[in-house]
Amino acid sequence: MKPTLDYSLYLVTGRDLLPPGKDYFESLEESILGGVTVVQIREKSADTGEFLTIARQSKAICQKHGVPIIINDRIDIALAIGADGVHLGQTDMPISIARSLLPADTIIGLSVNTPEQVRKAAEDGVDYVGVGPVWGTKTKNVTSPLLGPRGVAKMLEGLEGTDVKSVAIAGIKSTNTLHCLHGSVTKNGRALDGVAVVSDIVGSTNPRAAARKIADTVKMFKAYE
Ligand code: TZP
Ligand code: MG
Repeated sequence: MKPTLDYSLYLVTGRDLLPPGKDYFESLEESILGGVTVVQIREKSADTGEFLTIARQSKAICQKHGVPIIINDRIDIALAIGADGVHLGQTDMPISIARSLLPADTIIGLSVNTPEQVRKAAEDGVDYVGVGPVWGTKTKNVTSPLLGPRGVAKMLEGLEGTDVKSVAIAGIKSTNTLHCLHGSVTKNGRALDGVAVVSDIVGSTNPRAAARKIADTVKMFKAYE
């Protein structure tokens, strides 16, 4: 049986963004204690051995707190550590092949930047989509146009009538989370399931407090949704 994930506060890791002297694993655990509900391990420059070590240790921390762990890009690493899911991009392994390689209960997420990609993702049976870029970000070199909350709403229309979950990504901070969530609700009331955040949490000297602010905002939004 596929687990039901709480996508409210989806942390994507970014080791390069840690404040000087801040330990990666300590930051990860603090952010979970602050209210992160799902963790994606994203390692763009680690070699396989390093990625594996980080993923294993991160999984132990996530497991200790009952938070699911998703691996960016690497199906082999996800399999090796028994991750809860993988997150793929548009130029990664096709969803059907990823599905055939992974255990049936594995969550598969996909990054989407256009309404067409949303529809295709739903057809391909992904579990969730990462919709972006909402706003500008220094964390990743984004090339597709910024969507803003209204652009995110257009994308979410493509999920109406499906049970595909969604998180928005890029430039999301405690100060604009409510704007992102509120501004992206479709005319039919379809809303994001959560927000994905890197720098506002990972770059903080107090990731627990940073995560708490965003988690509280998402909770508040869901309470009134
Ligand atoms: N994918 C699209 S934008 C992005 C990723 C991984 C980075 C978002 O980072 P931040 O710091 O939350 O803007
Ligand atoms: Mg990718």
